[in-house]
Amino acid sequence: MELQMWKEILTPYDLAVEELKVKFNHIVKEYQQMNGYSPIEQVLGRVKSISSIIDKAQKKGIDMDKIETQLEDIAGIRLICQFTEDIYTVAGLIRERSDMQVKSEKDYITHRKKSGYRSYHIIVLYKVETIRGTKEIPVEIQIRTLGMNFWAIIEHSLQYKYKGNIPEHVRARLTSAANALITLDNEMSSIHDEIIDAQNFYMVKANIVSDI
Ligand code: 0O2
Repeated sequence: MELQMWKEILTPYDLAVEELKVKFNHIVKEYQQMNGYSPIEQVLGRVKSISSIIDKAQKKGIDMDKIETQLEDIAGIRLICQFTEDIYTVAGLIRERSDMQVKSEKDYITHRKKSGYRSYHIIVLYKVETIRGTKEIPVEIQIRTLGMNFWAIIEHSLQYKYKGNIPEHVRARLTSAANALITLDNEMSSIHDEIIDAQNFYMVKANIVSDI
């Protein structure tokens, strides 16, 4: 496929990611104005690179003319939370919205992957308006704690380094790090209220919450 064709295919995905970043950042702002604490700590977004799309389509045996209907993570949003319970609050917020329709959900927190990966995935269908008309885009929203994100980023780069075959001794370390992060997330949850009080106090004192 020519580069120009790829650009035309990916433009609406780019629009979907940009619009959703604005919308989720606005949720953060609304929470901060209301009580200083937001269940979303950070909003990230990306459109999958052309080479990653081709690799994934080949790996999954998807024909190039079917990628738009069968690859659901070309547009991706990542929402980082402080606490595990925030993840479920955020999933609830997404289900309630009228501008995106939930297509499917995967709870890799309750059922973590064999690799040790934990995260909550929601595929939503989101409509964008382009010069060619309205287009419905599938968007994969990954919701994770800071700890889950830390682990996933490290594991992802090791997958890249070892071309998908991480040596057994490194795998064992990753599993033990994943277990340590579960303990950390649980410990943080057990002092959830204390931490939120402290953060609200800090934000008011430092005047971080603006009046706008
Ligand atoms: P990238 O570069 O992050 O976009 P599959 O990809 O075949 O496992 P599927 O059905 O596409 O399965 O979706 P799944 O497993 O629900 O979610 C895929 C995405 O979740 C991956 O996208 C990763 O971002 C993340 N993910 C899933 N499993 C793991 C894992 O074991 N380790 C890490 N670090 N991330 C994981 P991509 O396309 O693989 O990568």
